[in-house]
Amino acid sequence: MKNYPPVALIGAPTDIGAGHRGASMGPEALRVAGIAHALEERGLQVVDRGNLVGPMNPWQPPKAGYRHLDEVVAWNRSVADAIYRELGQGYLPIMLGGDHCLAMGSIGAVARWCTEQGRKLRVLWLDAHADFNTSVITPSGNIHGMPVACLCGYGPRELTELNGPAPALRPDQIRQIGIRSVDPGEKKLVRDVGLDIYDMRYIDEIGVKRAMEEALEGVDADTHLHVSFDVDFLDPSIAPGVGTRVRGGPNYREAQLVMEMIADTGRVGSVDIVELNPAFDKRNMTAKLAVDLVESLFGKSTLMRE
Ligand code: 6HN
Ligand code: MN
Ligand code: MN
Ligand code: MN
Repeated sequence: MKNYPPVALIGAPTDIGAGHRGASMGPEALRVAGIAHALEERGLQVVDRGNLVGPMNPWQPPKAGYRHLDEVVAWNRSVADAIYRELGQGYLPIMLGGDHCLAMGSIGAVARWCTEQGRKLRVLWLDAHADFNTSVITPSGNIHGMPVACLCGYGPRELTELNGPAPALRPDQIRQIGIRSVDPGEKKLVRDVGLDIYDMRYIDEIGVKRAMEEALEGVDADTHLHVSFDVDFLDPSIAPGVGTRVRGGPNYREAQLVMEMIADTGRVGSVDIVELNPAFDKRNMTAKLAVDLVESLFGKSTLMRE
């Protein structure tokens, strides 16, 4: 068992950046699935800070390429403040989303904290999507399709400068894993910025083990690992509770191996669990699977290997 700091669970109950309603119910579904208890069973100390508050979802069409920009900014301010505060107090924050637009606030805060502490940051983005759209190339205007671009400085100032001067992240700090749905304009942009993407084709060809070894290369004792876990990363046959299902994702064992290999580094310093949508789920099965995988992220595996 690695020596982890105490965990702080922070609920961010909103679907403000998504194209379907319901991710706002994610935090409670994860609690009902027993996330706190599961982490305690791993030997971690856990405090649940409850839920952040923010504007309600006005469910409006996009304006100038953005849907709900002001509300997205407000929610991300509140997430960023909460995550930054937890890191400063020595906690390992786990944000319970909420849709993936909230990763701008959480990762922005983590990046600011790492810079101040002189620590290296590596972001593992587990997702079916690259989330690298801008207001010009987005097919939907939904800001949950834009957080990685915003973190890299491509986006409106109120989002790119949420945690100080943009960009919050350099593309070389990010590894994307599980990607299988990228929009046409987005494809060109991720290529232009040189984003390191372990897409499903690559994983099919070389396997999870080698892909993860590559994605984790260079992670050392000085590295803070942030895991941004979009539940639609998983194959929808095992994880139907998401708004944007894309077939052909990792199966149960492959997903476990991804988490177990991340756990082996012992460097996980912050986590997002996002895009869980109980309105699409069956008997909370996706929430339970997410909890199972987060246990593996903190070292639960079939046999003791340490
Ligand atoms: N997510 N690329 C699509 C869009 O509308 O920009 C889907 C984005 C999904 C975002 O799942 O976090
Ligand atoms: Mn996402
Ligand atoms: Mn996604
Ligand atoms: Mn496991």
